[in-house]
Amino acid sequence: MSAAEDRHEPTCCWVLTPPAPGAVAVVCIEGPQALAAADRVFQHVGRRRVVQMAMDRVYFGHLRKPQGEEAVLCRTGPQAVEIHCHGGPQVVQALVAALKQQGIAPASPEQWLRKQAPCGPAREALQWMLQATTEPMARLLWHQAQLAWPRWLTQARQALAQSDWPRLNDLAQEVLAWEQFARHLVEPWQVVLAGRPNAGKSTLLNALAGFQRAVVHARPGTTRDVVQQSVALGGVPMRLSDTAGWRSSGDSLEQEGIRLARRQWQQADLVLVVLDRSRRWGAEDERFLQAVQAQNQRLLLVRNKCDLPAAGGHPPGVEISALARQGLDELQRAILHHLVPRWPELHQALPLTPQHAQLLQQLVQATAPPRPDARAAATVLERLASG
Ligand SMILES: Nc1nc2c(ncn2[C@@H]2O[C@H](COP(=O)(O)OP(=O)(O)O)[C@@H](O)[C@H]2O)c(=O)[nH]1
Ligand SMILES: [Mg+2]
Repeated sequence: MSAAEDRHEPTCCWVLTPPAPGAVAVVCIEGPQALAAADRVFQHVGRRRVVQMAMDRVYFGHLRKPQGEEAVLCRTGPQAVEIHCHGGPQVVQALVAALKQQGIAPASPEQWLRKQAPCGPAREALQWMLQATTEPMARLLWHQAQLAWPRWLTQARQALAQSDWPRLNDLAQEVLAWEQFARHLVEPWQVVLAGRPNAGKSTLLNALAGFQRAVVHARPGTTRDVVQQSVALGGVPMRLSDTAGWRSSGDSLEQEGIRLARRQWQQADLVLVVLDRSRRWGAEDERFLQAVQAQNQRLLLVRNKCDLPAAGGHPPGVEISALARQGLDELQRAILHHLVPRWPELHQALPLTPQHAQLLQQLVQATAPPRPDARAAATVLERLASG
């Protein structure tokens, strides 16, 4: 690399592990000076210089500062190394300070992102990936950046070059079909529990959360405020909201809780309607069900207390006992089926932002018969690619 290029691409270091005490910390150095810098902070036990090290092999040695500290080094690219050292903050700080002395500044996660993907949907995907809360979502976002979007842009540009408008139109529509799903790559799905007092909503919230998040009591009207808990069911992030039990009468405090509940039902991606099947279905139950249906049609009926004899009259639903933890696997499957009826292939590009969706809509219009607009299609595609 020439001196001129050196000036354009500075050598930086990144602490890849979180800023807290840990068993191991990882510091990476990237850029034209990376190998020389690594030689000045790390000494291999066999005195081998970094430039002589094989790629993707791990070499044991010591840090020069703090002196004698054991560490391993791996050359991860022609101009990139990773140093894995003890995870005490003092060790990391000393290593970063030693690099700083050589003019190698620690860079921010944003700078790392810019290096991996300077612009466009790939960059967006990596940015979201940093915030992903479950492994399947992180994997999906990683593949958006590495595979799905680069592939889609190549195919779209090919179609544009060949003036293949139906193909370009299809490509845009295929991505748009995932708009609903893509909205939840980082934002959890909202699942709200609704039911009459004592149906077992709070017990179910606790069973799904895996610990006692909400107060459970035999006295009706225990839950007043909305109690929320983030969970991951089958790798899908969700926010569960437990709400006050519904009844047509009740004092003003209870009615305030019910008003809050109604707002939650309305905004939910899915309402779990918890019914107590050990009590006979009656007119008040019917009124409750209608009240929920008036707010939201995305309902899943859950017949709770299946450990007790059934009293009859209830509409069909998933049979569970929140208390005895029976039927919870089937309930989880039913929830996932409602929220995510299909899961995208890793190579499927997804509209990661509302702006992507908007541009794809424009692309659909620009490529629609009878008169496709080549110039508009090219402009939209480039705006999509450059982000
Ligand atoms: N037998 C039985 N009792 C349950 C079940 N789920 C909840 N309960 C009981 O029903 C009562 C009310 O439960 P809770 O979760 O507070 O109901 P909520 O008012 O709908 O939140 C408590 O005494 C629970 O122990 C269940 O599956 N079986
Ligand atoms: Mg409750």
